[in-house]
Amino acid sequence: MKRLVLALFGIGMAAAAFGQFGPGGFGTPGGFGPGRGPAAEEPTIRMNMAFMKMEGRIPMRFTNALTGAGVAGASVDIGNVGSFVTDSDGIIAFSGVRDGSYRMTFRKDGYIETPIAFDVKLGLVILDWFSISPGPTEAELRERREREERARREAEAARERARLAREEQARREAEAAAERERIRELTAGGFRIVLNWGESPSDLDLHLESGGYHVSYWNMHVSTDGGVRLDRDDVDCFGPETITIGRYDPSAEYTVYVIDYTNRNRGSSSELGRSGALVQVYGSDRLLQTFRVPSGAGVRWNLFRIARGEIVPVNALSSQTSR
Ligand SMILES: [Ca+2]
Repeated sequence: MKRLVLALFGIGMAAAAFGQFGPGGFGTPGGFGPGRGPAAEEPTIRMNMAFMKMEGRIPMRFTNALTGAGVAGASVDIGNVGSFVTDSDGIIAFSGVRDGSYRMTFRKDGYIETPIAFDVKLGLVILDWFSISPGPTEAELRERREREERARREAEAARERARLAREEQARREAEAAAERERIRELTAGGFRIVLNWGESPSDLDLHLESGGYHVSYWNMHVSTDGGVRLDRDDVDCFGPETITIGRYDPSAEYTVYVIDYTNRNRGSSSELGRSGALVQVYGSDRLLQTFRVPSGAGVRWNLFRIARGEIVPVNALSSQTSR
């Protein structure tokens, strides 16, 4: 190639070219460097490189792989040779290099850092024109790293939130299990509610309502789920009238009350309040609670609720037979 170039240009042509491209052009000794002036046209550049070869130097050109334009101001480090900066045409040139294999690295912000191997043979480099692919700039890389870092932190935070949520969930489940166990122990034997009263009125009725059912003499004697039954309906004074919750449902709420059936149509009757009525609530092995009817007017005696295994007392008279 060198010989071809020499043949093409010759000394006379070189002189003409020197005149054509003017001061500061390729002919300036050591004039290839940044700030050399506006980029030249490609044929001119090839000619300039040819002249550099004639001078015994080895030029290399680096262009943008997308546009073909020379990449100015790039750093090119050649192992065992030195570091160079491309001129406005994207060219570096060096001399005094022995034949052999070399490696260089091209670096410029906005381009992909590119390692390139080349051979010098008989003082020449056959391929001396390299296209470099544009890449992200430092700012873009920094932004990308920051974005990745943000995403990493967010993912970590999400994992931490999920971990805490799982712990919280496990804690709640453990609490709920402990609560179920407590209720199960509390209610293992169910409940028995026993009503006794004096000579009058003749008929008091014990009622239990829960969810969709209502156990009493005038409704059903056994709940739909079979867990509650009216054992005995007493209609002729004294009692006992008994409801048993044989199988307690911890998720259900039970409401228990007494209706003065005898005086059911006289809400202001105070006979229930004077009846001496007594309600005892038993667990499987012990008496849990006792209710004595308060004095006053009323045909309904609201006794208590059972919620979460616990008896919640109400113990109040009401003049309405329904709530
Ligand atoms: Ca009764």
